[in-house]
Amino acid sequence: MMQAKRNIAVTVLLLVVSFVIHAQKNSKPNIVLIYTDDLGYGDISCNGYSAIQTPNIDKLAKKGVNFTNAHSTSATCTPSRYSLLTGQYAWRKDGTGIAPGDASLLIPTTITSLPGLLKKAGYQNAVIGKWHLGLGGKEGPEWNGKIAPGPLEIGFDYSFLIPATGDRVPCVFVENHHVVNLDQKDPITVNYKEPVDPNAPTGKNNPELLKMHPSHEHDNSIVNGVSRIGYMKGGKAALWKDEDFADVFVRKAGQFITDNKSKPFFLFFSTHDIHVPRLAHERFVGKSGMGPRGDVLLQLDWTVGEIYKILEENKLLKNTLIIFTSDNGQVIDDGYKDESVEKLGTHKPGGNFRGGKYSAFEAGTRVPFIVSWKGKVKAGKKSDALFSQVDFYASFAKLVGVPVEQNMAADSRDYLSTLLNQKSMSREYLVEHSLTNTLSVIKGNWKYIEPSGAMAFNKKTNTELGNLKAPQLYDLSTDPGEKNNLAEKYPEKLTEMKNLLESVKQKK
Ligand code: NG6
Ligand code: CA
Repeated sequence: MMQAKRNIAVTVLLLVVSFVIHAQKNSKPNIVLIYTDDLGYGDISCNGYSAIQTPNIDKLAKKGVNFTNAHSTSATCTPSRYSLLTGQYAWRKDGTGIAPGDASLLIPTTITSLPGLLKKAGYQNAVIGKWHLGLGGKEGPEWNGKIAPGPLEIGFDYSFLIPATGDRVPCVFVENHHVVNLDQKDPITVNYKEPVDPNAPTGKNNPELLKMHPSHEHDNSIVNGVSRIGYMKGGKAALWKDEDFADVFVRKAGQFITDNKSKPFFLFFSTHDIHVPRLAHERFVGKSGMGPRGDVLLQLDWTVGEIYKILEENKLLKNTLIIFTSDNGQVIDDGYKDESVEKLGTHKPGGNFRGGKYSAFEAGTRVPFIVSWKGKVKAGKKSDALFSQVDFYASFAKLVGVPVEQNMAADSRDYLSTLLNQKSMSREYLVEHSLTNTLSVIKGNWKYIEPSGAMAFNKKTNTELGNLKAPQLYDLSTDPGEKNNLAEKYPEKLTEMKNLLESVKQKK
């Protein structure tokens, strides 16, 4: 009798424990952040400006909420990613501009970065795809040895990386601490100043070897028929094939998701698409009618569909917050002659917004932004709330139930209810940062761009950088294309916005 009672008690206890574990798991949703590269606001068909159909991305929007006024913190890659992972505007820290391929790790290991924060809530964290935040200590990455510190030292449990960008050497994947497939008898040498092998062909001297030609720069070492930024030699067995990027990353993501489906996980899935060099897998080549830029856009859309399918097959949709966005706005010619200018046609990659990647104008940072979470985020909605990627940090902290430590993520605010479209509350103000370190601030319908003596137009990329020696003030509600500078007409508003930006700069 006693034994029977004890058995019942044990069974009840086990049921309670498993219920608690289950409830905990449910209260800690997975987070999948699909972070695309150089994707413009108008590049996805659900935003209404695209001549290319992106059905999988549109499906995500149909099942979730599509934001029309969400921003990366910067108009280039490295600072946007830095802000996203630290909750601090990158422009507060020197050396966080576009990183060379041999840069040291830019995120201090002494701070609690976003994956470190999630770790405290019991998350398994992975970064798969483009990194571009430096690797290694002061001397930079030891390509032939243990590459550390890196993502694993700031809280990721798994990493599979393009170390910098597709157009920068070394053209090898780094998995956790090591170059994938490196033959120790064929060590890698990297140099960003001068050729490492004077006899090796380069894009500059041997254009006959190229399958895609540079339009400007990008004429150093040749890998896979494409010349890159920087020089490398060695590592033959480890060299990547650009055409396989999307397939490789989807495969790695699938593995990570299935391995971790019973724990809460954060997947920072950072695509190479649609950055240069644009080399789609052969099944997408020629399919867009818009040349390589359109083809890799189709490949990106396929990627999103695959990630969604993997989550669905693992029955994780109800417990996974999916976010789709970009690190900066669109660019057309970014260094290769890939017909992107000639074949653009009626496609409007920046929508109605002015500028693009690198620029202080809106298209620099106003990016595609979709949030989907089955059963949690109401389907088929739009939100015009102002949202900044710097707020992922504090918003995710709220989501997973851990506090933001003092002195961490100073620029990040909790806008979880905005992110989940439970409230349409906008960020009070938001700062944008351009290639030339020009800062702008948006508050309500007003945008102020600080005066700057920097170059106003980049002839190579054909980009308006948005700089003027005079201050600029725009009313985005009536002038989203930033054509009508109202600085002289509204001096009081101008002063108010200038003071606001100054006060944000003063904060630490
Ligand atoms: C620029 C490169 C550009 C691209 C960019 C980084 C030149 C002339 N241009 O310096 O091709 O690689 O850096 O892009 O070298 S980002 O999206 O990673 O910020
Ligand atoms: Ca980018």
